[in-house]
Amino acid sequence: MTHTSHIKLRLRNHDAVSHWRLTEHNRYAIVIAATVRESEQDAVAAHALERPTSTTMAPKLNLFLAPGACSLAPHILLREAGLPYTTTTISYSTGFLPEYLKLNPKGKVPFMQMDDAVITETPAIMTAIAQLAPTKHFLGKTNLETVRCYEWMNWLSGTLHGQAFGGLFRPERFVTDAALVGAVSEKARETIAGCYAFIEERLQGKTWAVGEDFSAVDAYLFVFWRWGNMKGFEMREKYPEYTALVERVAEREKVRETVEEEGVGMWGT
Ligand SMILES: N[C@@H](CCC(=O)N[C@@H](CS)C(=O)NCC(=O)O)C(=O)O
Repeated sequence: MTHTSHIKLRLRNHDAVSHWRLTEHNRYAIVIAATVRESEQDAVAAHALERPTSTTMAPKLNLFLAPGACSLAPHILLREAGLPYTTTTISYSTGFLPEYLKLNPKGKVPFMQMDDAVITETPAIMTAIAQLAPTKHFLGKTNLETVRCYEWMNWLSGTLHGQAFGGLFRPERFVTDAALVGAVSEKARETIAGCYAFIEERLQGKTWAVGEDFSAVDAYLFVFWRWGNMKGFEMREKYPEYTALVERVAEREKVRETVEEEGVGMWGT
């Protein structure tokens, strides 16, 4: 379509169509007016949708992590995003220093400083990173895929991490009677195995957890597979689909670099 006929078509779609019988000169003026109006509208719409990206206004990011902890998932995402960032390692031996508690009174990793904002909770941190790298689609490509990512992340954070692994790593927090601590750990192992069976079933026939590409959920699943392997859950033998997904994650260059940077083994052993 020539430029003129394209403009004529656009003009016909405008309210100026009734003026189409005017002289050539007037018609030209109307075409210009209609075209300018459209581009103004486009500019307003684009401005409303604008978000800072990795190339424009990248904020200063610092991730507080513990090697191999759940903070590994947002750490992987940061590296995958190609965003400039720094990390602060909180060692298990020195614990949560008062200066860190001031920033994150929850006393847990991960948390991330994004300019002046402090963001806690793994799914929220991964959302912040995904928003800064929109072309990477870390939360899926469609609205439904984004919903699925949150469905996964909420469950992984609340049920598998908080409830199941919480009971295994910190059973004393679940009961006041010290004599029951062993029973809590035992029950936690059962709950974790149930969660792994659920993940295994959900991953049947899938390359990635959500949609057709790597997402924040795959990085998060990677963390819990490592923990299971570390705690003797026979991950390779019992959960082949989950293991295949984790192997795909482990093959990614940025994942290898992140694991190396944290100084932990790829497989949690
Ligand atoms: N709900 C938090 C949980 C964070 C969490 O429990 N992190 C662990 C490391 S994986 C931690 O800092 N534990 C220290 C503690 O519980 O005292 C999230 O999803 O980020």
